Amino acid sequence: MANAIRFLSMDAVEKANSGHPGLPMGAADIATVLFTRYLSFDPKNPAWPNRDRFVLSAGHGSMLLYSLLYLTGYDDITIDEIKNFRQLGSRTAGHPEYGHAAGIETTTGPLGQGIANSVGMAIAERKLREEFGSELMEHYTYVLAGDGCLMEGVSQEAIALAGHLKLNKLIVFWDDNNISIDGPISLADSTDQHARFRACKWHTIAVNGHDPEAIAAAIEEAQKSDKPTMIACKTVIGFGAPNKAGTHKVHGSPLGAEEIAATRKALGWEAEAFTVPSDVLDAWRIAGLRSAKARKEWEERLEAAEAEKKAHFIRRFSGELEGSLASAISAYKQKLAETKPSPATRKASEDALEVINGVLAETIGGSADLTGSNNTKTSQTHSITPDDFSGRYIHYGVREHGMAAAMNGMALHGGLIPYSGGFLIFSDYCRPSIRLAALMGIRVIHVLTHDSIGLGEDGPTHQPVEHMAALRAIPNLLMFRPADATETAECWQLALENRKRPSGLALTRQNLMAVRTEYEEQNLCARGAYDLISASDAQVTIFATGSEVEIAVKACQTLTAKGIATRVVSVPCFELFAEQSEDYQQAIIGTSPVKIAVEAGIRQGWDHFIGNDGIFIGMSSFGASGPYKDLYKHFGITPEVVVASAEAKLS
Ligand SMILES: Cc1ncc(C[n+]2csc(CCOP(=O)(O)OP(=O)(O)O)c2C)c(N)n1
Repeated sequence: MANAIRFLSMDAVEKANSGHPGLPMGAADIATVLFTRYLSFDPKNPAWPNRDRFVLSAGHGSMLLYSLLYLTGYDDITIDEIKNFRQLGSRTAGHPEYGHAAGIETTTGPLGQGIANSVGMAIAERKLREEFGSELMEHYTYVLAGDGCLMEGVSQEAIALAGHLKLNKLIVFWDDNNISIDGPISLADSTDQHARFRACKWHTIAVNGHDPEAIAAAIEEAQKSDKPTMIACKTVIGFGAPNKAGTHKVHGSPLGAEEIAATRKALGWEAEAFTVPSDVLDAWRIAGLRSAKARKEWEERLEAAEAEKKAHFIRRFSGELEGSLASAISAYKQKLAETKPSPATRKASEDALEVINGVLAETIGGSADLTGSNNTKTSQTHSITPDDFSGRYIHYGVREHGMAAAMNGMALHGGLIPYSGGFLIFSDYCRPSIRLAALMGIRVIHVLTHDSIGLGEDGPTHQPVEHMAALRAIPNLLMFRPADATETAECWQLALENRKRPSGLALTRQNLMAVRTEYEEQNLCARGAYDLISASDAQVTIFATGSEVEIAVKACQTLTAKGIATRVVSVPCFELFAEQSEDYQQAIIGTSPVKIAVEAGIRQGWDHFIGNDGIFIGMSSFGASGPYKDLYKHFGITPEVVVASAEAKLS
């Protein structure tokens, strides 16, 4: 049965003339034991919430996963898909892509991401087991990781968090084949992986990765552990290829017709390319039916559950929001219109979250050790501890990348909406995971505070300058920069309502005046940009985001007092604005002879609003350390500068 994986992988890579046969050939025995004897899954009901998760962290070995999905009978992966490996429009992309086919639990390829996602999946399982009981939620998360995954830094953050939280249903197979692209691992690494995992409070086991009984015994031992387990499986990369096995030559190149023929001989495999002997295929298909009964019994338990609990569980896994969220946010906005508070938007975010977390039980917050600064903890979100998952708040530690990757895993698992806390500057540390969230189209929400020179004294190491532009460059990511408490509530609502994309909220450390002083039932931020202060025949239009909207409003007041008709456009979200009708966009951009954008970041991206000849008032260098009001003056981001620039252009 393992040879079926080997030959499908060899043949597909050969036909595509690209790909990675070495890992599927080497790890075939591990996967065969797992999928035919332990993994609880149902190819005919691939989204069954209580299935075990299998994550191929070493995504370059994608043919291992595609072979397994074909062999066990997933409808999405036919033999034609295997033949079309790596071709445009096929489900069998070069690396596994979430959403291309059922059974692909996450997108992997950037090494280390899969193992870090799996920590989030295991957190989600543990949390939902606490919430709904083990009759509805209790499963394992299995991962296959290679040397590359374990060398990537994000794996350390993930492993440390998993060990700390005692995620004992997380089981990682390390494909210990001693080879990566450049050659033997000894070229670059001398880590004692057992000692490393044990230091992080994992259980570790070492087995021969080609001995099915040893692998089975290790899985059973791991299942009983009260810690997460790493099973080091000693394997031969490209197992079976007489001349290339055990070398980096099989890592990422087709074997070639001659070596494939020699492998057929060596492994006694007579079937033609892309053909699995019927007895072998039958055995695989039977393995694919193994858990149908468990799935059916689970459905019966769900059916028998108390009506409210059942409905809640179903809603949570559907990703739909509680219907009462919109009215709760409306009521909150009404209150804001009456009281007109002027908090920092990080504090406004906390207040909005207090409303949201009161309505939605599925939000799970956290911070990378900046809870008090990010304002992400509300009265409903008690801390999760290794022994108590009744809370809704994760202390991720100083691990931004691991946090973002774990959040992806939680969102992929289903049943939860994760939101983080971190500084906008350190979005750089999460960027690979944020990018993958955008690529996968999943709902994770990043609270990114201290969003400009407005944070003041911490200085240029902490002051984002290019970050809004850099994050806006990621397709399918919504970046919000709200201007006051009302916009913050609206942006939170939009982040939650957008089920198929991640969001970031850039929030201030410093207090901001209320710029939205009248209650509007409509979510004005939903259009990405809107007229905050209108003027007919405006001579000047000022576009601004976040903390700089206040500056725009003050400049507008001065210009208007001087008889210069001026509009202010608040631009909380570039991406949503770009999705509006051409007419709306044209109307908002308008025809004022003077267009000015104010944002305490770089100009990149703003020419769409102001044109090449527009005036940009923002940053073109790194920031500096000092009280924030001094910094705004120093860098010339003030109402006075806006007014002077407008007048100079008009004269
Ligand atoms: C973050 C990241 N860096 C680099 C690569 C390119 N890459 C793909 S596979 C690989 C080597 C992986 O070695 P290993 O995990 O031992 O896999 P094996 O050689 O056993 O297939 C590298 C560097 C990648 N996919 N992701």
